[in-house]
Amino acid sequence: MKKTFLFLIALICAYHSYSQNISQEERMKWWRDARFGLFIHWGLYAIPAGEWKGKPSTGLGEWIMKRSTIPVAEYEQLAKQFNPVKFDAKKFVAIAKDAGMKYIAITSKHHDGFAMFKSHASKYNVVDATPYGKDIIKALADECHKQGIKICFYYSQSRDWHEPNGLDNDWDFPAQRNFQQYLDEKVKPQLTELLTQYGEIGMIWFDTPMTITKEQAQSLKDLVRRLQPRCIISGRLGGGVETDYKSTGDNSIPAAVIREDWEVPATLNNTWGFRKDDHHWKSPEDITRLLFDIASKGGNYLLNVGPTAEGVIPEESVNILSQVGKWMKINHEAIYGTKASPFNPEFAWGNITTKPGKLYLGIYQWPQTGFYLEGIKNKINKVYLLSDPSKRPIAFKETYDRVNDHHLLKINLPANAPDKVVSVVVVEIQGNADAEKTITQQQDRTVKLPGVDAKIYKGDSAAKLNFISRAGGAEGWVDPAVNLDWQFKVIQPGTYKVDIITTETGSTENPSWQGDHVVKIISGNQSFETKIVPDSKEYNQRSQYWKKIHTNGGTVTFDKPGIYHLTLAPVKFSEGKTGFTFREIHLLPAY
Ligand code: JFZ
Repeated sequence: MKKTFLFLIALICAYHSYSQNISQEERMKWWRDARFGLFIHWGLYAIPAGEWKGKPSTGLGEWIMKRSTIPVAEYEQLAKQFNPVKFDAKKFVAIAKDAGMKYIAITSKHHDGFAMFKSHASKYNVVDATPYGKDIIKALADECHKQGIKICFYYSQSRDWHEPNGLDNDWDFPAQRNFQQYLDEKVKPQLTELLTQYGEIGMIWFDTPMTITKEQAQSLKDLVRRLQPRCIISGRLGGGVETDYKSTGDNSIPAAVIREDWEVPATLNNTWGFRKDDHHWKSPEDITRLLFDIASKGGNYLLNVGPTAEGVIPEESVNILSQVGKWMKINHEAIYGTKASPFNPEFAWGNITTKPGKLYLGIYQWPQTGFYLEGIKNKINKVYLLSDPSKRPIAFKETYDRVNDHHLLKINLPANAPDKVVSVVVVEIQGNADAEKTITQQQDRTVKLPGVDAKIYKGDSAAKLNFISRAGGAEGWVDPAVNLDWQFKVIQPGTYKVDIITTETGSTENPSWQGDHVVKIISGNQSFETKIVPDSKEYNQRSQYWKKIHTNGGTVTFDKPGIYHLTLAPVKFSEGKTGFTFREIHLLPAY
């Protein structure tokens, strides 16, 4: 009798937690609407700030313990100096809000193992081990809740250089380790603290999974789901376990729209954690364009600041963010709650975001002659500038070419750009954005064929390539049997140069590129082989660390308007791990 009773209770509990299951749609709603967040990398590493015993450390500020091979016993001493008296949570949140950001993700524990919150699982934390003695995570979380901004926690689940059983400290702990024990004794208790003592958490930002197994990663996911079913789990949990969205490589922006949830973590200079010698600041103009570009490709922008040991966000960072904020104050409607462009490739002039009934054209390069948008099928009601409070209508003309089944919108833009960074033109449409599905030749006669838009196959079956990492180039394409094929519409017949664009990849400090692959280009009865050589290099404004490499791949001719195919078929790849970092093909008028 008693057993049956307990069983019933268990059943009711199980049902109760099951019914609490919230849908993916619900969980992701705020994040999808937000589009723009602040990343904060802050910890003990802000004290050495990129220099150890008079010598600059290589690479990222927060990696100094590993890069300068600092023993735990020595690095730990930094805690005794950590006293960020100038830290003001109100200021941090104000800086984020002023930039137009909707969420903050702060390092609660980075790879060095030091917790920026009061922890019972490890004394190595800001309250127990520093003269400062106050819970920084709590101060920031409270302030975020007060000001209506989502608070999120970065947590390094695998790497922990402070623990004998954590991963990756081979200078203090070269011997075997019991990673499971570290997960049980530090990670799970600390995640539990983070998810139970700081109110509602927007997401846990896991990172660098290394060798974490499927079961281990799943147990962390289960823990987060059980404690806070609404909490989002970032893309870097590991073990092949599905998370709530994909993270691209740091500072890596895909070449075209990705029609799933994704986020790019990015820096304002070259480091995440503060380095006193890093003055490689990106311009506010670059950041604003990247923000628009990322939104137009369907992604979120998580942009980093690295506060100093005193608790101050560097002035340069604050200036850049406030410039972006000025643009956001006028143009936020074109960012928040928008969806990706209905067209996959980038445009030379900028890109597009959408909402039901609206297209937002973000123009980075104001056209000198007429402005044309190809392939929009919706009826258009009105066109105006987002910066114009009176929404004065701008003249436009829609035409439809029956023979080619092609829509063309011409907009008579004013002579001068209303904003020298990104001018937003609102196109009011009937219904949801509806674009011609086939890739279509642009008015300037170019045809853009991005890798992410190709049919990918191997023999008779569909194959997959990863285009979401690094600078939008294929990651790990080492199988020459994988082919890409595009279908596209030619409006203006003629002869076109085949511009094959690959990308540099690898580390941000030391980009790498591999060429000498032989590929075949096939279009109808035209077919020729070409070797991937670096004919020219181009700075990529949308992915600053990795240049685009152009290869002149011969010419193809289209005799009349119509639908054509082009196939990219590798013949032989050169030796090496990098593989064919293919990004896209552009067909450019030859004459
Ligand atoms: C990781 C950390 O090691 C780094 O310190 C920082 O916190 C950053 C946000 O994340 O570094 C990575 C992780 C993944 C990639 C690159 C750097 N990646 O997938 O390209």
